[in-house]
Amino acid sequence: MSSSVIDFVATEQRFGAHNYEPIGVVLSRGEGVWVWDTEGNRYLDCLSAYSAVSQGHCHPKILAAMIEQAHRLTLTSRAFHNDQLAPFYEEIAALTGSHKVLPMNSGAEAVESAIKSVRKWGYEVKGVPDGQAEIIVCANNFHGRTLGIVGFSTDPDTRTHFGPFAPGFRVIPFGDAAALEAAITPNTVAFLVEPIQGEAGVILPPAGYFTEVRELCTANNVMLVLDEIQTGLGRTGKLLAEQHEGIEADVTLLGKALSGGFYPVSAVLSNNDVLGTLRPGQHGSTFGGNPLACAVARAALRVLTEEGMIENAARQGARFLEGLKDIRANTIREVRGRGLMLAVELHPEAGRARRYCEALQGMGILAKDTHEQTIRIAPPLVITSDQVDWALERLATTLTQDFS
Ligand code: IF1
Repeated sequence: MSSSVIDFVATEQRFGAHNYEPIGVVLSRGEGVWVWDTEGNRYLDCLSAYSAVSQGHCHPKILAAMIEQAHRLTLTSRAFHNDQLAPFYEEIAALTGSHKVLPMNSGAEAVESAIKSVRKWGYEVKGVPDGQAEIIVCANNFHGRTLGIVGFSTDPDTRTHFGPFAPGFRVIPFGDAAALEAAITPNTVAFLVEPIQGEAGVILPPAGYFTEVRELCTANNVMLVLDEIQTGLGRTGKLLAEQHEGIEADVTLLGKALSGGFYPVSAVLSNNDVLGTLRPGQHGSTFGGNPLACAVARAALRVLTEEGMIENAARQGARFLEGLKDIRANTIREVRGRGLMLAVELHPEAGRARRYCEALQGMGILAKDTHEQTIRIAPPLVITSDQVDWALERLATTLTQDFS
């Protein structure tokens, strides 16, 4: 690495908590699908900040909205109304078909807020005895890093030595409707699940799974909470991943691309009385629903829909998936995904996926490994066919090498 890159990295290592192991690149500029490092090298971003930059880096219209609002009013607290929250509510409710919105900041805050809300609904509407609410989650879930959330993680790295944890969660296998049915008790208030498990390595559900899940939740008066923080907002080729399954969640969680990567914005959406249980003083957040967040989110949603990004994700995702499946390489165990939420799983004997990501960096592609053997491929939804083909050429070259 050149001296300036080492300086940045050395300084990060000297002062920063070592809770990440970044690929050895120091980025300084982004535009659309491209990012540049401090040396001027250009890379195609195949991570999109874990699907937060779906609209492409530094989208000019979201930037303009942020600058215009920042000149006027950034934060008022919810002690007062502001002129951006109501339009944000109207626009996101119309787009997603939701009745109620709870604006928060990070994805984990949206998840925690949903857990609080469905528990409250369980006690005050469903009639579950106080303190006995149960929420069912899936093995290999990823819903964030707060203490409440890692308490029901099954990943040792995420939860070891962070205890003690809150009770009230049951873990079942992802994709197994019979396991869900068996886990439901009279005290079950919700089933919290990702439509596609992202961190687990882009694990798709079996065909018909969510249809059964929807029926089971309806029949047992259990709220279906879909965490679409990563799968939502066009990533899988539809506005919401649930649309591939032909179902509707009771509660939908959004984050990441809700701001196009400009600002932490998340939201809990519900089309029934779950959010209606929250009364003044029972939940809140200093920054939740602030004017700057709402202005940025309104612009992020507008460009997502008006610039055909969702349809493009479906079109380019199909092209990308087909191209990955055409790669003949002994290193590849499986290629999978939906829309532009893709993954290449390597055979264990091929060596660690991180090594291939480092080789891809040398080819001008930034990608991230997950769980040792899987390379995630999730470029911004504005990617063109030519850029997909450009990426496929370099992926084929890299994946046909052996870094075991
Ligand atoms: C990290 C993973 C992805 C998420 C889903 C909630 C959240 C996330 C489905 C919480 C966040 C991020 C967190 C970031 C890396 C990244 C990630 F690898 F951790 F799991 F995307 F797959 N639900 N995912 O994916 O949202 O609070 O972060 O805004 O923690 O390293 P957040």
